Amino acid sequence: EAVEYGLEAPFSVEYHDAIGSTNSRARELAVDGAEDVVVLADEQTGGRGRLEREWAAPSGGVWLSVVDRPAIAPSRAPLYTLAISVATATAAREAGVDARIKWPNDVVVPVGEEGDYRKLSGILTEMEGETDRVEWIVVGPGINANIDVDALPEGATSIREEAGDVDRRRFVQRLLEEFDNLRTDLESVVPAWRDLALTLGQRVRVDRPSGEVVGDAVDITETGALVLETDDGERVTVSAGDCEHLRP
Ligand code: BT5
Repeated sequence: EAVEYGLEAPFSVEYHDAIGSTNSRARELAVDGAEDVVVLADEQTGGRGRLEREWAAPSGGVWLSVVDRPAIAPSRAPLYTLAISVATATAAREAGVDARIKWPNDVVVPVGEEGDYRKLSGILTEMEGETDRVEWIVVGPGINANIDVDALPEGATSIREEAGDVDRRRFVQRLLEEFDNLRTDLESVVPAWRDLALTLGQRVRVDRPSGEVVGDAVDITETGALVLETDDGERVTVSAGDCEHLRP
């Protein structure tokens, strides 16, 4: 099912009916010097999640990867990923979905009042650069758009399921407009993220490279790290890891 993705400047599109992974293709373009190129596909046959996990990407989705060459230090790169999740959640809300953000970057739809959710979108960020400068960055959000939930893994939801089908070209256009605004004003990213966060106020378990930590999610720092308060009153800042919402 081919999609007409004419997008407004500054972004140009490379569209595929089917491709292995839009992030893998975007990486090739990035290495060749591309900037503000958006790789889009209706279907991915080898969609990738974080940490070598698989990402289900059947026909009807919005599978996209943006190539950028921002003049920022690598330590600020997480703000790019947060910016894409804010932009995704905003576009999904405009499509009628009660989209919120689960730290760091999952766009989810709450179920009930206790922090349960279904996953609408995840983001894979890949980059290359020196210690003081990013050479290129690829941010790849995958959004379950016009897809039946039966075609998705357990715990997933779609725009079709929550609000009915979207016009994917318009959805992507809105997402990229928001992303463009946020990336040119990186200071605005964390406040916008906070407004959409489902994780703040939750009891969470975060699985970090250095081990597990459990506590109440009380804040996010200006670089996007999560601040937890543990049961012995200690404050722990976590910059990366998998986060699970626990029952209170
Ligand atoms: C992510 O990984 O959430 C990042 C997913 C990024 C996908 C996009 S699509 C465009 C671009 N090109 C790519 O090849 N990738 C990016 P992670 O946090 O590791 O979550 C992966 C886990 O989510 C899996 O282990 C499943 O449990 C679950 N999952 C897989 N497919 C899903 C889907 N379509 N919707 C919701 N959950 C899914």
